[in-house]
Amino acid sequence: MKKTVGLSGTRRDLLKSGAAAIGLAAVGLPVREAGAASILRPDVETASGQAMLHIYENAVRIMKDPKINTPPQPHSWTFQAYIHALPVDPKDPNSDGYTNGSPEFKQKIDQIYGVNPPEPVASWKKAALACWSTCPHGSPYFLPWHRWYMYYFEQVIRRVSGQKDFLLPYWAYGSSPTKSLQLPKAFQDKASPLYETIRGKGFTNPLNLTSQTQPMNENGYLGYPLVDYTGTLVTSQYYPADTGAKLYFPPSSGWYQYGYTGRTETQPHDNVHDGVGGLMGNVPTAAQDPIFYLHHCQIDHLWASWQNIYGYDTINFATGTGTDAQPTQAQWNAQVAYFVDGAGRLVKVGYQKVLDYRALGYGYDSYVPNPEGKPVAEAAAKVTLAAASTAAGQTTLSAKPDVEVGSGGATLTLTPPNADAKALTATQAQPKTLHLKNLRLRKRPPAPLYVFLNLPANTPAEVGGPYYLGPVSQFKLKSGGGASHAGHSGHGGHGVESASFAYDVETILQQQRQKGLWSGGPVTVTIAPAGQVGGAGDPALSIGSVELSN
Ligand SMILES: [Cu+2]
Repeated sequence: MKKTVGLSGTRRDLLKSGAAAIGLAAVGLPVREAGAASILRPDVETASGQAMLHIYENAVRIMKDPKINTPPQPHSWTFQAYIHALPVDPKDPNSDGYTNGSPEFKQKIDQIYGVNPPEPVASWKKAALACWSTCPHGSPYFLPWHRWYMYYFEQVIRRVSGQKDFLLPYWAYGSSPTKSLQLPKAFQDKASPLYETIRGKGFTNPLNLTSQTQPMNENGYLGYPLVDYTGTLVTSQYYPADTGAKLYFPPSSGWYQYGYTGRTETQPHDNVHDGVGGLMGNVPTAAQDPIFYLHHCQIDHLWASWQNIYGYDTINFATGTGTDAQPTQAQWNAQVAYFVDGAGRLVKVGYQKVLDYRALGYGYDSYVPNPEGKPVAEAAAKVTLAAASTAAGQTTLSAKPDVEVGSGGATLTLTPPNADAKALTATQAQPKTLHLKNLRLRKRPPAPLYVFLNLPANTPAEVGGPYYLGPVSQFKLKSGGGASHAGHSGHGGHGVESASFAYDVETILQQQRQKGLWSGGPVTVTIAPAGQVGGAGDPALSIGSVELSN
């Protein structure tokens, strides 16, 4: 396991300490002149980050020119965004997306490019058929796919801008409770091509998260407890094998709360999508917002940081039979993905070569260290998706079926069997987990919804406060309800029909008891936006069952 970063600022250094050290030939890598500019992707708030942002801004303006978007040429904004997902209605944050390869998908592409177009349109169409709507979410391939996506997107920006030294800047949210929580200025400037009208509401005050009514386009903030990434960096396991470790993110479902990839996809990744909101808050429409690429550059930056701590090739693949949560190395090696390069050519890639970002010819201006200085306990045994999400061995203490939640919030009371006891003792059944089972999204609410326990009436719901349990992550959920059936991974550009969330309630109930905020007995569950819990609002969530288990 390599402990050192071994990467300084130039291509020449990289060849000495990076690519050469891992035995790769320089041939085929994006070689720069010796002594050329930095190859380190910068924090957007630094001077070099601002310089890169300026190049990006000009490139996006060119890429959005209707002349190259009708029909979309490979280096157009539309084409690049549709690689992530082809939306049914590009401007509707509740839009569904087309599944790559489906009859509807092919029909839509026929509409866009024509049935038998002449060259060069035929080549664009062929590329679109291969690479549009291919983003994997809730998937073991989430990180490598998005790393390639940013890699080729960066090449497209280089080609469009004519700036061969362009490096994608990253949005460094999550690094501190006060820093980088607002959209970088240029993204809020109506005159800039980086501006997107369809964005959501942020928090008004980053240090008192009781009001999420400030538009992100008018200096609204992401909530730090929602984007804090420290819990991802303390696990040495890429895949969810560390079920014995404590839960870092109560608001996770199934395997997402374990292993590096699941944790980082949940928080900060999904929460940033929900936090920016609007087009960004929905898988099929997200990549049309120019902030998407700085967001995913930060996700890649964090993965690179994790790799610097634990090694570039240390993935705990399944031995024997792989699962949806933990594939075998052979399954990983068999994956292929399609993108277009800077010259607009269709490229086919695998995931073997994407693990070591240094071999791809880039790095970052700084890396995040392990916040605890040591990894959490090594894996016990591999878990399956089913075992993790059904929480084997738990007994349901109290349940409420068919709960409807409006955008204004809802409160319900769960009464465990020992509710009449003044205070539950250690020998009695202690609620350990709150489940929101078979949760479906009717319509995306104006602001995200969060779960609170025992929130008193007339007390504002505060994210990160003593009653706060976690967010209802909605990014990967498809809106519009639909028939109830088991959730599945959001492959190929659209969200899942339903999901089940499990939250660790043991710790918060203990803390509430110590502070005298709860003394045992019934537990109230409030699912609401931050702030004063008000009227019902429009239908937002439909939950098959809300349950407390021990
Ligand atoms: Cu994303």
